Formats: sequence, structure tokens, C-alpha cells
Amino acid sequence: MHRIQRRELLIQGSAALVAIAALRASRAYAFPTQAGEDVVPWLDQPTENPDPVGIQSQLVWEDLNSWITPNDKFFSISHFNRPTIDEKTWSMEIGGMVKRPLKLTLADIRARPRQEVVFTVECSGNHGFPFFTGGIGNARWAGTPLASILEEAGVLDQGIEVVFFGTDESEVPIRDVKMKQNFARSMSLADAMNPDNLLCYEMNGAALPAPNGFPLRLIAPGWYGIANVKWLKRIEVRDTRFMSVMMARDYVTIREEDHNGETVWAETSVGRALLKSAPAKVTRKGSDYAIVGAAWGAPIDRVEVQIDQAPWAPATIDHSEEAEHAWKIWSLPWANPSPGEHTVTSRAVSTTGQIQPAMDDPLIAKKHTYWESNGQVTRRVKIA
Ligand SMILES: Nc1nc2c(c(=O)[nH]1)N[C@H]1C(S)=C(S)[C@@H](COP(=O)(O)O)O[C@H]1N2
Ligand SMILES: [Mo]
Repeated sequence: MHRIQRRELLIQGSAALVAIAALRASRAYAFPTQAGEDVVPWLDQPTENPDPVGIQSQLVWEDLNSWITPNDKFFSISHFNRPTIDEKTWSMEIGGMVKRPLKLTLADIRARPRQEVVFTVECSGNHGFPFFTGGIGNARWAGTPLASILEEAGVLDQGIEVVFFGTDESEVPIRDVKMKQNFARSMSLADAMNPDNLLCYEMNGAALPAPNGFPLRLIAPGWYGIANVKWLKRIEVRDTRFMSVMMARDYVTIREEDHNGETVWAETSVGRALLKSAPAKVTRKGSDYAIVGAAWGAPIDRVEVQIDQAPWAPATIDHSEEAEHAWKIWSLPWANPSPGEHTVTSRAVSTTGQIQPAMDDPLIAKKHTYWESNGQVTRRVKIA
């Protein structure tokens, strides 16, 4: 249907109406951009990135044109340094409370059973700052299951926590003490044993790029970016909970909660991903406008879109490419938008009936830290 020429549409009368109806229906498949389709850029754009080393690239929402984010467009976050690792000398230890400590080279890991997962990684700080709205991407990750390596090492009965150390390091201050620490995050043994977790060496069919953790990273589908430790150096099983800077001091959400009329300041470590969606772009083809976006973070039942103050309208989910831990692409035709400025807001609803919170929901409004910024995203656009 896309290939029908405009001229033919014009001369074929009622057949043209049928063809137009088919073109409209084809909006359920949001990608790729059709010939003659333009993107109307958002009026609100992210502000200048104050930390181009820490935040190396970000998704440009208007450019979203495929379900998979290409590696060269994938965001990259580094809190400490960005290590350069030589694959020939690199190896990873699995130690601590295990019967058989292991030391594995990249060749050892690649020789093990291969498993893939399509997983949308989002930084929990995404949309938490005006300069950080593209901390998200969707990739096909390949590696070997973590669980079988832990089984091979033989976790001792006392082992309750699995700590993942990166090669990157920094001086971490506490009061007047400064200590050298590798980037580290942990999971309970039960969470670490989830069969979806991968020790990942491949991203979209290529060797893991350096910014995304070469040669090996943890991929923990269903968790925020922070849990997906890059540049792995050591995995350690412990008999106590782990309280590193990235577990218990930074990446901690601080929120005022109402407990029967009393305000309680709650502190929680950032962990599992949360239900979220965002409008990606407004497209225009001739006089036909449409809104395209993504939804992720929980099993998605539906997505609704609000234009200005109009009632919420249900978007169509694109089922052409889907995976359990990947974002869903949605779209909605926008009939006859009036010239001038408009706002576009989306909200995702999960299969358990959870609704992505509005920005004035106490969950978001009473949150004093930028992590877990899963409030509804509103964009502004001007129709000519
Ligand atoms: N070793 C290490 N792993 C890390 C980080 C880091 O700074 N060092 N940043 C984390 C954060 S905050 C995020 S959001 C994700 C981002 O993954 P990406 O850089 O591949 O997009 O990596 C996580 N893993
Ligand atoms: Mo992050």
C-alpha cells in the first residue's frame, strides 16, 4: 500500500479512499518512517549536557525509527572512570562464599551456552533532569546465563548476596575518609539466580562496545540501568547484604510518604524498573499527523494519550516486534490538529492495572531525588 503514488490515489476515486484507509490502518506499524513523512520537532528540547564524559550519548526521541536502538545511538553512563580493557589480559573471578572459585577468560565465557534477550535499559535518572531525557535504549543482548556459572562455582549455604564489581574505580568519600572503590552493585542470591540474567558480551550482534561495558557486563532484564554492571572484574558471593555507594547512598530514592497522617521520609535503593511511557515524535505526512511513542518498565496492557486537556485516547500498540523485557511502540493518528502550540502526554497502564503516575501524584511530587522518574512525560509541539 505504501507504494501507491499520490497521483494514482487522486485519479482512482473511491479506490483511493480505500487505499487511504489502508494507509491509516498501517499506522499500527510505527516503523520505519514512510516516504514523505516528516517529524515535527518538539518545542521543549533537553538542555545542554553538563557532563559529556559521564553521559556519553542519549536517545534523540525524534530520531526513534526502529524497535532496536543502533549501538552508535545507544546512551552510555559512567559514574567513575571509563576503563580501557585489553581482552587478551582480561579475566573475571567468581569468588567469596563459593565451593570452587572460578577464573574465566572471555573465550571461556563465549564457549558456554549462548542466550539472547531483547531488553530496554533505562537509567533511573532518565527524565530526572532537564538535560537528561534520552537515558534509554533497546538492544538485543547476548551472553551466557549467570545462574549456571554460580551453580558451577557452588554457592555455600551462608551465601545470600551476589556482588558485581566493575573495573572502573573512584575515590569515594565518607565523612573524612576517602577510599578507593570499584563501581559495585549487588543482588540477593535469589534475584541473581533469575534465568534471564546474562553475563553479556554482545550487543545487537557486535562485540559489546566499550561505552556499554566491553568485554563483559551483567544484563539483568527488568532492572534499572544501574543494576547492569559494566566492565565486569569480579563477582563475589557474600553472607551479608552489601551497602556500597551505588546501593545504599547514591541511587537512593528519598520520598515523603503519608503514614496515617504522619509524614515519614522513606529511603529506598533503586532496583527494579518501573512502569513508564513517553511520546517519541509527532509525524506528518501531507495533512495526516500521528503521535508515536514507547512504553516499558512493566508488562504493558495499554497506552493512553492526552492532547492538551482533551480526554485520554487509547493508542495502538505495534505488535510487529515485541519481547517481554523490551519497550512496546505505540501510535495514535492525530486528526486535524489546529495550528498553534499543543501539549502531548502519554500514560502507560500495566496488565495489573497500575497507571503511570501523573507528575502531581504524591509518588512523584513528594519524591525529593531524581531517580525513578517514571511520572508522565508531557511534550510541547507547534503545528504550523
Ligand atoms: N561498571 C559500571 N557499570 C555501570 C555504570 C557505571 O558507571 N560503571 N553505570 C550504570 C548506569 S547508572 C546505567 S544507567 C547503565 C547504563 O548502561 P549503558 O551505559 O550501556 O547505556 O550502566 C550501569 N552500569
Ligand atoms: Mo543510571
